[in-house]
Amino acid sequence: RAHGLGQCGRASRGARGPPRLVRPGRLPRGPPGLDPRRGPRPCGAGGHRAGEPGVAAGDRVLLALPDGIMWVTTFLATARLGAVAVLVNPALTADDHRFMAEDSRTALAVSGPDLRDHFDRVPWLGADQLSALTGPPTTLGSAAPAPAAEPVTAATPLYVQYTSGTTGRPKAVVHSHGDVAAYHDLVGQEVLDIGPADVSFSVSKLFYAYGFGNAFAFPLFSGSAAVLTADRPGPALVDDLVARHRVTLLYSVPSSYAALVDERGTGHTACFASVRAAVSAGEGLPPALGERVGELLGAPVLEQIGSTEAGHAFCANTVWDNVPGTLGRPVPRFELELRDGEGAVVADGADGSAEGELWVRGPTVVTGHPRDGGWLATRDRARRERDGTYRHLGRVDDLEMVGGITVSPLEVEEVLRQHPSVREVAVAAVLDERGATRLRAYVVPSADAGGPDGSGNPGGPGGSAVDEETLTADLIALARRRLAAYKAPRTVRLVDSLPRTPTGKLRRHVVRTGRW
Ligand code: 3SK
Repeated sequence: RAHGLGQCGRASRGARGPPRLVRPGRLPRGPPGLDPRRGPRPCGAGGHRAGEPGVAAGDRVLLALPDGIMWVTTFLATARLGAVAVLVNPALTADDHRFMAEDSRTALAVSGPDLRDHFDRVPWLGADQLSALTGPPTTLGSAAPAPAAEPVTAATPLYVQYTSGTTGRPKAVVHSHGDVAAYHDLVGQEVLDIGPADVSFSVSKLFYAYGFGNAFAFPLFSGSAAVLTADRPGPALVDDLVARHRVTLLYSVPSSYAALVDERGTGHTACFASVRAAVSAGEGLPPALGERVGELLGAPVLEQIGSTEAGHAFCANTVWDNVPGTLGRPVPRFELELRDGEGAVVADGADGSAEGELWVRGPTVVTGHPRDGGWLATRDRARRERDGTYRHLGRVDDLEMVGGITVSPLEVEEVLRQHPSVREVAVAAVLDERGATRLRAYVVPSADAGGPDGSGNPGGPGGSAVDEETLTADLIALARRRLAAYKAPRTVRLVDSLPRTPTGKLRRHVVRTGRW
């Protein structure tokens, strides 16, 4: 089930030379032909004229495929045609897919046969505009000769991603051909020193900004390998793929790293011997977790922050300069500012540090309006230390109000996470039976907190594995010892999982509802 892009790359390198790079205006000849069920289309977003067959430059081609060589081939074919790939999560609902197909004016939707019915109610997508890919990738190689590559520039739109966001309807962000080369040059090379001998594995999938850079842009432009899997990478699969393919660069998110150390302990196990650096993004990495991950992998853990609008990371620790507990320094050619609620730049304090909302400007940043002057408000709060490194302080809208007082749930979570029975925790203000706001902690118990079935899963087959009453009392006592009384949660609920975006960010608005 795991397709190594690099395996294909290595196999073809002997026969046809090194994999070619998709550079603006220099698209490689002939990604294997893809039959897009050519036929007339009533309308498209790009240069396609009604009644003419095929995909034309500027058309939107929606990809709802699992990670694998089909995804890569379809993306490259779309790029070669000068069309724009709309990258979507195949696991979304029919409603989500329909929204994205309509919003992007999709001219052709490419998915597995299981998703056909998700698109057949989009008014202008007939059978000819739905390409249900089946069969192994090798069947693609024998198709018709590839048409000449459409000339493009660095500014030609290449792909669209939807911000998963932590609230509201997703928003389309369009990136260009030049951006993909920039991810490799500025992050792949300047941050990770990626080269042809590397093997990348990203827990984040290709349709997300983080996964797209990690497992597509960096390997493609550096001529190195990527391990791709259609499956959900839980700890056992991560172990297995890393060991089997001798992964050198592991990219993941804090909740996945927490599951990995929880199940594997912290001793450096042999299956991670090939890893030379581990990258963490998506949300803040608690320092204690970062340390445990570093011990388990025997490699530096490089925290970074990026966004769909920025395309990839804009502030990062590098293989040469890693300051654990921080987001590192701005990626080359990106500028960062800390601003207050009115948008004014915050000056350094007496100790040389400054705190505020993080704004970013840089070569791949997509902003909403020209009046922003290329600056993007990230909605993340950060502190710049005297030495120029940045620390993540949570999201701008992370704060909870309890009895009229503002509380940072992150501060409370950091304390509760120190309890050995806590794998993950989220704190939110909820209304009690008298209508007063009180803090509640939602806790995913760790594996060693498990009871009869050892799963740590309170609803698991072994029944109630953790004594909720004891853990509640312990956690409240711990919070009272370490924090002001009003910051201690009043109640604790054990849960199987926390609501997260697929890139691992906590959905705080869902936590606040208490239902997921
Ligand atoms: O979510 C992030 O912090 C991130 C990091 C690197 C690249 C892309 C993203 C979205």
